[in-house]
Amino acid sequence: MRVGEKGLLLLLLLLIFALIPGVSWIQASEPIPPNKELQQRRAQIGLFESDEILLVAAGGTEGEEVIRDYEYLTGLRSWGGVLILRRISGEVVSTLFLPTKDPGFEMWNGPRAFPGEESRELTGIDTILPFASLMDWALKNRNQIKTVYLAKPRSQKESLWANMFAGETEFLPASRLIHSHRQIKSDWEVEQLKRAIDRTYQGLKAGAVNAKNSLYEYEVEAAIEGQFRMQGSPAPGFPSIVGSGPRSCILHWQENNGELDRDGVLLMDVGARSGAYTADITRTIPVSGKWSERQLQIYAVVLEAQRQGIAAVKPGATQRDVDSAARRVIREAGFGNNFPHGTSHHVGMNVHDVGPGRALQPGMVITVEPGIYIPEENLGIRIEDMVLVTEDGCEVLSAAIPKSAEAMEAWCTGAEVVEPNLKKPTPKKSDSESPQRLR
Ligand SMILES: [Mn+2]
Repeated sequence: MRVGEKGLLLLLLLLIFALIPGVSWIQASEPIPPNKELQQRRAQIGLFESDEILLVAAGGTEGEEVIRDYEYLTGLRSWGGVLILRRISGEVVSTLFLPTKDPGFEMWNGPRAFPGEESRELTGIDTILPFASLMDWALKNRNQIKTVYLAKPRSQKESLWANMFAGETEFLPASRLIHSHRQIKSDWEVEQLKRAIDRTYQGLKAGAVNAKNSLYEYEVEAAIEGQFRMQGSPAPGFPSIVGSGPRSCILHWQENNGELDRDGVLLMDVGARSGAYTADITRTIPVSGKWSERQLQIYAVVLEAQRQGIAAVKPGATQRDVDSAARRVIREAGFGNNFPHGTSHHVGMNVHDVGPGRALQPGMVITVEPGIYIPEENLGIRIEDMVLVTEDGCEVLSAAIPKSAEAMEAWCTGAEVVEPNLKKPTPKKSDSESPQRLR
């Protein structure tokens, strides 16, 4: 191709990009939910009376993240907005208040959403008003509002919002209306989780390969998170846990500054993101690339416990059922006292995702992550996958990430392993508790 043609092509490409409706000023290349999906999320909010509203404040100071409930309902991740939902003649009506365009703000912090066509397109909300008119809105409507379901950043005082409304207005937590919906993942959300899992796979593999030539845990952490970013995850979904030797027994080890135990194990509990969604996967490898007999023995028990736990995931079962199935294997192998945490938690926009404790339903995504920790032996092994509850059972979303003992050895040498699909065992019934949650 001649230089002139190249120039023309470049110009054409630039023109095409210029014509694509710009969303880049808010979330760069990160996926954001289609506005139809955002509309659905808002429409299903259980407001039933015209005298009750849902008010979600984004948060608005430097260093503070926009609250997830705001992002869930608007798709926006920029500061300073307030979303109000209200049912009017049977329909949930959305009103969004956004700060107006402010070059001074943008000079320091970058662009953010402001009232206008772009924000309407992005959020699917027709009524977007300048933030300054929020007080007028409140004065006009306050006499008809008896209940405000409020979601706000922790740093904001409730009285800040109470002053906007009449004295007898009742304030209730918005989580009651939002979190049960966040627990059930849409197809689009599952797609994001799968992308996040795929990136996590690449990160874990890079971590295992790099363990051989690394001295410290943070070197492995860098390999993992470097791979996350190379794959398109701008940051991990939560602080990575990379622990070798005695630190493999510290459930939420995050300092990652210990020396790799050459004869010991390395536990990697990490998650890349896709958009607002995070993965959460754990693999444990032998640092030397070869399991000792004892390590292999423990690994086999944890793996079997995880298989049994996964087999218990189905609609109607509880997280306790899943925990019991996994715990029984560990207890029967004689390690009942070495499994001090729960087996499962929901995962989504938060690594420990929100929602009321209730029986599993299709669309929920939980982790299954049993572990055995023997501090006297500097030996901790955990295996964690993410499981989607389906109509008739479950789907392991992270099934492509190898986890057999042999595969972990092969990972350490850089060899790729494709494992055959393991058959699901029949779940057993038992009871037990699940004390603390794992990240
Ligand atoms: Mn977890």
